[in-house]
Amino acid sequence: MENTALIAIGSNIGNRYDNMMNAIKILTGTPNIRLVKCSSIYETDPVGYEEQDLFLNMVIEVNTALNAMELLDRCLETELDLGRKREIRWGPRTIDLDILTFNQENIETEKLIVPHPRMLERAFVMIPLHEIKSDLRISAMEKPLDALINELPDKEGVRIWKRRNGEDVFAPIES
Ligand code: PH2
Ligand code: MG
Ligand code: MG
Repeated sequence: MENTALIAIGSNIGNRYDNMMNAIKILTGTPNIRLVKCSSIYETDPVGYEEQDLFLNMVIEVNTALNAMELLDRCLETELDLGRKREIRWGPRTIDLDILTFNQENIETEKLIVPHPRMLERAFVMIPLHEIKSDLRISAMEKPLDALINELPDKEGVRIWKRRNGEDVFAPIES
């Protein structure tokens, strides 16, 4: 399990909480991906395409023996398992699993760009990310995470929804 990845999770269709918890179970329920940390869950105003329902968003950290492309495939399979259909870009989705970082690697292929090219502009990613990795530095960052978050215009659109319970990784959130 030599690799560490940060993954952003979002949902705004159906039972958003169940979708997220099922995604974590499916993704980390195999021997080669281990859940390390979960952020709290936030309810967030839609960004990009605004005529859609509120999202739930969170960020998780995993350790994995998979390489980045294998992890991406597992994320996409998990999305399909949960009934994800790809329609409008930035539109409604039952589940979205985006790899934010993979070790310190910079990857640029047709299928995957890591670090995620829009993560620094998105309060719905940065706020939960800060909760579990406040000291994260990636090369595109000119300032620490908290300074960048302060400058984000849409941070009021990100509200705590369920606070994290750090004790139990398979029931990451208080009921
Ligand atoms: N995901 C998008 C587009 N817009 N807005 C919020 N609040 N949360 C998301 O996860 C989200 C979004 C594309 O993946
Ligand atoms: Mg996304
Ligand atoms: Mg995605």
